[in-house]
Amino acid sequence: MTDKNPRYGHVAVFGLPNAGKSTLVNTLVGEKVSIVTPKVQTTRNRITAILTEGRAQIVLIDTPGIFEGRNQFDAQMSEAAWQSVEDCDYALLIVDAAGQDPLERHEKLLKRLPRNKSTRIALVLNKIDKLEKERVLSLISAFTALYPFADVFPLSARKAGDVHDLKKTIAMQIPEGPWAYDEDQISTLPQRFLAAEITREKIFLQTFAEIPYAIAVETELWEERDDNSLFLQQVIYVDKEKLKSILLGARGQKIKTIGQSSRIEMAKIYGRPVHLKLFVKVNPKWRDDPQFFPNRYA
Ligand SMILES: Nc1nc2c(ncn2[C@@H]2O[C@H](COP(=O)(O)OP(=O)(O)OP(=O)(O)O)[C@@H](O)[C@H]2O)c(=O)[nH]1
Ligand SMILES: [Mg+2]
Repeated sequence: MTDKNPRYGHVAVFGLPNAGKSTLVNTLVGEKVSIVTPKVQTTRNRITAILTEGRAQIVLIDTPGIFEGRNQFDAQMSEAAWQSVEDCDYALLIVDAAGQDPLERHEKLLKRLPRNKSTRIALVLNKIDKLEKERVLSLISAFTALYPFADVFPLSARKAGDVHDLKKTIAMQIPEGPWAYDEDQISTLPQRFLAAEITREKIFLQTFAEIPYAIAVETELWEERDDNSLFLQQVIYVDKEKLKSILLGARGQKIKTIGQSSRIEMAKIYGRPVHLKLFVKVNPKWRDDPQFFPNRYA
């Protein structure tokens, strides 16, 4: 093996909800591919992001947080994450090191990690900006005593300067092989899906209680206009009638604010003016619609 040959492989990013998986993927790629919020279960699908580092092209798979949910949809989210761990060349377990009782909270997950020699999993202790150095060191010894991690990276996923070593290591861990994507491509996901995710992020950030978990977003129309602007029409599905009026807000004010912030971010990402029309529809069964299945992509 020489460093002159191209490398290509898949790296799964997995862990408990809210650990900072999507933040890490975005920082590694240097662009916002996956949405991030302070709420748990933000990511619902496997999200692919492409990182081209030197001669290596790495397909990063951001995954939904692993948790014991109450319904089949929740179970599918966790299974999509485990599937990615099985299918990848190298996996990163992201742990919120600043969260409560990190070791106890990971007991079950650590037991389920594959223990064959061919699966290499690295431990990423995240959010160390909130911790004392001694605490970080004691967590490293506690976690590595329970599982033979291939590597350990204590870092803050929010800081680009912290992920340098991780990037270099990943690039060496994937096999030699030809690249599958252009150097400047950052995701394999359809634009319509990514645009729906932006609106879903704004709903997560601007609503409370059950609403973020009661909705799904679909981009119904994506139109490139002659004046270089984009015209997008999106539908927000809510699973209960009574939530529709909460989401709309008094005189439609809530949905207007959500639409505004989504449109502003889209215009920034796409580098052109965006017209965004949002509709709210009640569909108690949106979770049965294959377009929203957690394992739809990647
Ligand atoms: N202080 C601090 N906060 C972080 C760091 N990384 C992520 N966060 C915050 O942690 C929260 C969750 O981040 P996400 O990236 O959405 O976490 P996730 O693991 O993808 O969450 P799910 O998709 O819900 O499973 C957000 O508020 C982030 O800003 C970090 O290094 N330090
Ligand atoms: Mg996420």
